[in-house]
Amino acid sequence: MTYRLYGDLGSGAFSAEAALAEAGAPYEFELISLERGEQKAPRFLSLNPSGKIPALRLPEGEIVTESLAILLTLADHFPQSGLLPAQAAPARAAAYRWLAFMASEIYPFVEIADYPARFAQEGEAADALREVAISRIRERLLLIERVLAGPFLLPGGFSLLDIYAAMFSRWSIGSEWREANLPRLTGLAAAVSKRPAIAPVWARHFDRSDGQEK
Ligand SMILES: N[C@@H](CCC(=O)N[C@@H](CS)C(=O)NCC(=O)O)C(=O)O
Repeated sequence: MTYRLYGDLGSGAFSAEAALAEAGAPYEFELISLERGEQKAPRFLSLNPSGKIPALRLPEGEIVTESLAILLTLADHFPQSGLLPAQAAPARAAAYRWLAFMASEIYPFVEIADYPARFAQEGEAADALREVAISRIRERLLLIERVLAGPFLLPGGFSLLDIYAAMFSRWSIGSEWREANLPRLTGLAAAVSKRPAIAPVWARHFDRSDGQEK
């Protein structure tokens, strides 16, 4: 009864893999290389017609796509793992709020920052659009920075939110800007990266020998 995660290193697959690891779930990781464009190859499109990673095959065979849907599914499958506060608790609503915020208000701008020529003419227009997308991502991460009062986003402690926020803090915005402007989120990411179950996952995805950030 094994989960199969399709993704690339340093990508949105980090969030799914960190949740699997934190839950102690048995899983296999299948590399879908963004550099080689494998997310648009027919084999992967048959799993996710939108041509994006991550995708998760459940032990029962169902394919789940969309990082937020994957995270919520794993929290459902492993209710004792502490990935989310108890069902119907006020903290659960807060968790949904910020998970939805990141999925809908931040993640779409990552596509614009990564592939601006999908949205504007290649060259100056695409470059300018990319800069705007990066500004919007920064502005929205600052909102999270401002509500972050403790080591983790929820007062009750670690949850899926921290995995998701740590991931977004690593993308697009530049490490210098992050360190200067997001000290609390930088601390949260460090705490996530040191969790015993997540540490090896974090190292594979983000401690890259070429020092490159997405
Ligand atoms: N809404 C999707 C977005 C996924 C997404 O944009 N993934 C990126 C990698 S982080 C991707 O596959 N990019 C390749 C592409 O857009 O061609 C989700 O939450 O899973």
